[in-house]
Amino acid sequence: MKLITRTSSILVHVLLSALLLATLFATGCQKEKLQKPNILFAIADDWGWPHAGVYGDPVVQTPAFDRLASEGILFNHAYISSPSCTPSRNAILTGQYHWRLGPGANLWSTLDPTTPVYPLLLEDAGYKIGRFRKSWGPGDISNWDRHPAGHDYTGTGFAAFMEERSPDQPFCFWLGTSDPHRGYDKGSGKKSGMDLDKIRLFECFPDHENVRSDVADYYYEVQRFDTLVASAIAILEEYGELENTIIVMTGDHGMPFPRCKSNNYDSGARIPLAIRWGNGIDISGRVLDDFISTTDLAPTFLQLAGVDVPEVMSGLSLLNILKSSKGGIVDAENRSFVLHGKERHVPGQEENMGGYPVRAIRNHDFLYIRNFEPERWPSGTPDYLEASIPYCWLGDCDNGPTKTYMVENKEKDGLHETLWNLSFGKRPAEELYDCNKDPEQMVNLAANPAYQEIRAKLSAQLLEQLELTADPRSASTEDFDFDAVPYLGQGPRHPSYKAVK
Ligand SMILES: [Ca+2]
Repeated sequence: MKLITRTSSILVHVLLSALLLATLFATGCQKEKLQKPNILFAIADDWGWPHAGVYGDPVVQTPAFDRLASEGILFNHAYISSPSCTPSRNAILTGQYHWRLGPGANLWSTLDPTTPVYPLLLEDAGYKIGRFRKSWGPGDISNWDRHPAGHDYTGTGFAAFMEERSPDQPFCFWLGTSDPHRGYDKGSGKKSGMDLDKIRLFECFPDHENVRSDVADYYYEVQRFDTLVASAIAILEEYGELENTIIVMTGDHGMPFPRCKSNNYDSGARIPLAIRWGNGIDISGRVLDDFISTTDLAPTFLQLAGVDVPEVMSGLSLLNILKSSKGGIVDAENRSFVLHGKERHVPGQEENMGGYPVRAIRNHDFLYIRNFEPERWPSGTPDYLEASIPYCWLGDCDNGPTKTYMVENKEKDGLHETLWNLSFGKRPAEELYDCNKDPEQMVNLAANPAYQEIRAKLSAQLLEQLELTADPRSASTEDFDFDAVPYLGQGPRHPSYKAVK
C-alpha cells in the first residue's frame, strides 16, 4: 500500500515535472512566436476616407473594419504616397515614396527588380508569403524572379494558404481585391437597401440622384471588401492565430470619382486605416491623429519580424505608436505632416504631354499643393469630340455616372460650372487650403494676401522635404523624365497619345 502510494507520488511528481517542462517549452515557443508576428495586409482598391462606419459614415456598413479599430487602433490621418494604383502599391511594398522609384512612380509601369520589398525580405527571413487578387500593379514585372507580393493564392484563397503552412512558420499575406474599383453594378447600392438620402456627398459633387446612386454602388463594393476581411479574420481565429497576427486594413487611395482618385486633396490621398495586433497592442480602441504614410508599413513589418530595415526605405516604423498607450497625437516630433504626390496616372494630355505632376504637404491646419505643369489639364484634356471612343476624354478621371452627369450638366447653372472647374478645370501652380475652415479643400487661398506667410513657409518646407527624400523634382537630385516612361495600359489615354517604346 505504502509502495503504491510512493509509486503514485513519484508518478505525480514526474507528471507535474513534465507538465512544467511542457509549460516552459510552450512559453518559450510563445515568446519565440511573439517575436515573429504574422502579418495580414488587407487592401481595398480605390477605398477612400472617411467611408467606414467607425468614421461616422451613416450609410456604408463596415463591421470588420470597425472591429479591427475597436480591438486595435483607428488612424484618422493616414495617407497614400500617390492617388494611383501602381505607384501607391509600389510605395507600400518598397517603403519608399513613389518619386524615388523611377518608372514605378507611374500607373501601368514597371519596378526595378533590385528594389527591396518587404514580402521578399520576410520570405528570406523564414516567413511564408502569399497574395490574393490585386497586389502589385497594374503593369509588367515579368523581369522579377519572385513576385514582390508573394506566391499567388488567388485561385485557392487565404484558407488554402493557412492550411498549407506549418504551424510554427510565421506568415505574411497580402489580401487584395478589386473592390471598390469601377465598374459597378449600376443600382446595386440602392437595391441592397441603402437610403440614398442619408449619403453624405463630398462638397465637390453636385447633389443629384445619379450621383447619390453612384456613391451607393461604391459603398456596396466597400461592404463586399469588408466581408472578405471578416472571412479572413474568421480563418485566423479558426487556426488560433488571431492574437499573434498584425492585421492592417486600408485602401490604395480615394474613391474613383471626380476630384478624388488621381487628385492630391484629402478626397484622393487620405485613406481609412485600422491596425489590430492582439499580442502587441496593449491599449486597444485608441484613435490616433498622427500623420501616417503607407510608406511606413514596410519598415514596421520588417521591424516586427526582426529583419533589418534597408536604409533606402524612406518610411518610418509605426512600432512606437502601436506600443504607446496614448490616443490623439503620439509622436508630434516625427509625425506633424505627411507628403504625397503624383506623376503620370494616365496619358490624358494631348500630344504626349505626359501626366499631371504634383507634390503636396498636409499638416493639421493646411494642405499645400505644388502643380509643376499648370498649363496641363489635371484630369486630362477635355476632348469631347472623341467622347465616342471609350476612355478618351478626361482620361485621368474614371468614367461613371457622376463624371457623366457633371460633364453633361456643366452649363446648367453657376454651381454646376464651378464644380466642373474644381474637378476638371486647369489649376494654378500653387494651391493652399485651410483645413480647419475648409476641411474638404474647396477654396484655394494661395493668392490670398492674408495667407502669404503660410504659403511661403509650406512651399519652403515642401521643397526641403523633396530634397531630403531625393525627389527628381527637387533641385539637387538628378532629373528623371517620368513622362517618357512607356504607358503599358490599354485603357484610358488621350486619342493623340503615341506609345513610347
Ligand atoms: Ca486603386
